[in-house]
Amino acid sequence: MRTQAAIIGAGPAGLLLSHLLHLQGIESVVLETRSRADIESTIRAGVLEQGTMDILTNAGVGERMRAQGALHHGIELAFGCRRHRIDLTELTGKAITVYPQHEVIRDLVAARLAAQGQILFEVADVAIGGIDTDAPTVTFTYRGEHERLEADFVIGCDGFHGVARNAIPASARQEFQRTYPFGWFGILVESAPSSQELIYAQHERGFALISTRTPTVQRLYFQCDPHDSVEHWPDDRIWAELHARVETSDGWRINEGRIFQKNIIGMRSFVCTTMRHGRLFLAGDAAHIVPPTGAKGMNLAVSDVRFLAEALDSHYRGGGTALLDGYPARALQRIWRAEYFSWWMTRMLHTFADATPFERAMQRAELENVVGSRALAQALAENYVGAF
Ligand code: RFL
Ligand code: PHB
Repeated sequence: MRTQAAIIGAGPAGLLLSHLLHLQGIESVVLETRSRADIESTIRAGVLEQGTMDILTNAGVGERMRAQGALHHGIELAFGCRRHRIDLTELTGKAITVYPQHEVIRDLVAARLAAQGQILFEVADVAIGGIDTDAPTVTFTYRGEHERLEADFVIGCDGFHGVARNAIPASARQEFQRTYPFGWFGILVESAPSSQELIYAQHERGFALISTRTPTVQRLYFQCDPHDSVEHWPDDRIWAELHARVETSDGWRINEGRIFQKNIIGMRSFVCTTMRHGRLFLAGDAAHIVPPTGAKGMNLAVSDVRFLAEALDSHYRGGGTALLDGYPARALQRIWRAEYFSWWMTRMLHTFADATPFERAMQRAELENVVGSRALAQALAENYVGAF
């Protein structure tokens, strides 16, 4: 088998890149370890920046997102029993859309298959070779057969636990990371949204987030021990904890409903600045992770592949390698700003068990400053909507 771009991973990064390349007349093959049903049903992100919506719309895959996504013009910060609105649109002229990541995946898979795009699901034993040469290869097992794919470029869009990043020799790889001493307990609930807008709540018992998925499904999270187990959390205990953390003095309460999914996720900040080695390029979670407090992960995956698609287009149109060479620096400029914002939101909103009383007082003072100062609220809003 031979193609121009061998793309590893059918997440938002891999599928969108394949689609953007197709629109530019560049061939690709996408290799994915999971099944189509699995990738189309895994619950992850929800918040799309305006720039992400524009890219999806311009690529012709934004129709369902525009029809079914919910446009949000603000978010709320809750602390000290009060809710404070950050008016994103008034402060930045932009908005965000809540549209589930697995729906983005469904739209992209449908678009790729309608255009006879090649996505090979349920591959195994994926190995990358020859990235220091002009003829890199990917070998893998597909339907019981050992296969070899030759390509001009290999693009690692295989997430944090994929194989692509580790195909770069450790001695040539530079990585920065921080893990946090807490995780998020996430639940999906059958009930109407408790709030029209997302609520990020700081409380001494720990952070909580009120988000939505659809008009009948809520997505709620609360800070937890990353090593805890969902078995320790019967529904009553979850509701008691959420009510305690998001209590407000105006009588507003979270709508309860049937909890039909529970999971715990760890939190880390991670950047592999070596986003290119020879003919291998990394994009999305394969190269960087943000804690979800800033809602940036999928948006970064989308902006990475937009830069990469432009660079490959320029290369194939005879524009040389300047854009390909410049890809890591261009992508990293945005990545580091999103890393900073996600770290800052995480630090401002979570309870750190080892914080001194003085540090706790500073955390509260920072929140008061953000909601009390137009300049600080605007800085938060610009970062949240991705207005840079
Ligand atoms: P993905 O989505 O992890 O996709 C990688 C794909 O590669 C496959 N794969 C392989 N395929 C072939 N060979 C191998 N060896 C392979 N190894 C792995 C995997 O099966 C998978 O299908 O990476 P991608 O495309 O870079 O996309 C990144 C985003 O998925 C991620 O950043 C977001 O979900 C993060 N995120 C959020 N991002 C936002 O922009 N807004 C949000 O509101 C938001 N909320 C979240 C989030 C992530 C969360 N979790 C679960 C970590 C909320 C949560 C709870
Ligand atoms: C979500 O709806 O899953 C979500 C929303 C906002 C975040 C993180 C996750 O910051």
